[in-house]
Amino acid sequence: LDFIEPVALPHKGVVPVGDGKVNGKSAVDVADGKWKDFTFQPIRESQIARAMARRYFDDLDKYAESDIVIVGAGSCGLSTAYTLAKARPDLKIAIIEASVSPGGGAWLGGQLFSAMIMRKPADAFLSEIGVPFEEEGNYVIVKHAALFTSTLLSKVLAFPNVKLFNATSVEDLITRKDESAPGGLRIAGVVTNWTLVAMHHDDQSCMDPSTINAPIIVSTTGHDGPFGAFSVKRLVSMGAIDKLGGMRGLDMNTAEDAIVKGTREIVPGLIVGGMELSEVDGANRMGPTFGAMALSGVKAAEEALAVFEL
Ligand code: AHZ
Repeated sequence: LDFIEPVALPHKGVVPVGDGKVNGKSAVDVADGKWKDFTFQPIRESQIARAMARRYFDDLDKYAESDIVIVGAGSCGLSTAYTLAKARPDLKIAIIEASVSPGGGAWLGGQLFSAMIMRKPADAFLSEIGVPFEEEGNYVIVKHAALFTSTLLSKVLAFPNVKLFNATSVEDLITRKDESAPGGLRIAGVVTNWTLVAMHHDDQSCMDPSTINAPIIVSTTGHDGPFGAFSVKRLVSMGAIDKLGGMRGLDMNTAEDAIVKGTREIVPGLIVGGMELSEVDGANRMGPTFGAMALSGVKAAEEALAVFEL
């Protein structure tokens, strides 16, 4: 994590939380002990509608041209976003997550158990984001996977240069002919749609998607499943890579090293990390140990930053 330079973030207009006060009053002072007379400030319903809609449409406008798009907000995608946003507050980073709830498979430690295990040296990432852990020899334990995911998510969302579009699916990749690129093709953005719309393409007539242009896409959509491995499967069907290796059986020792070391730009413009990569490389799965997802995220961020530094 040495390459991450600490940066002062301009949290303009964001009220710091944690002092237990609202407008200088503590929660107890808000009602001054007179709950009988308590009332909220008045509102007209359209104010709420406009406050939400204006911001969302401003974001759609702003992030239609992004610097980096991260596809999938699981443990790998969120680790990528954190590392990138901290290192480069000047870059516009859009995260597209198909589910309403970001976090992917990292809300539980495995088989619906609570604790999350990370093998060393991934404890460095936990220290970086301030998640407490217990040490047990070669690995560390976070008391609940949700503590890792909620902490990471809260930090990612607090960066002013990150926008999470959840309930939104990447339906396709934008491509460009590029004679200088190996294979003559470059990925130049993503095609998006509301997830509920994307799920109904078979029974509703043409519901066209929208788009985001970006020079770098980081795809972390997890291993194959109803949603997973989306970008790499599309690379095969568009002929950009010949075939997928297919995720292999579980071997914690080989799997985690392979995923971290293999995180790279698969075709120009598309970096693949996390378990999506196991489908490209024919790597083993690691099951309930999450260090590789965090460090693959760090490596994916480093690969993306290298492109911007060219
Ligand atoms: O909803 C998906 C999840 O949150 C999201 N996603 C998938 N396809 C998408 C698409 N557009 C937008 N087309 C999409 N979002 O991607 C996220 C993937 O998160 P994940 O937790 O499944 O993947 P990860 O690689 O970050 O972590 C995988 C952790 C492991 S290892 C493992 C094993 O070895 O068995 N199993 C898991 C879950």
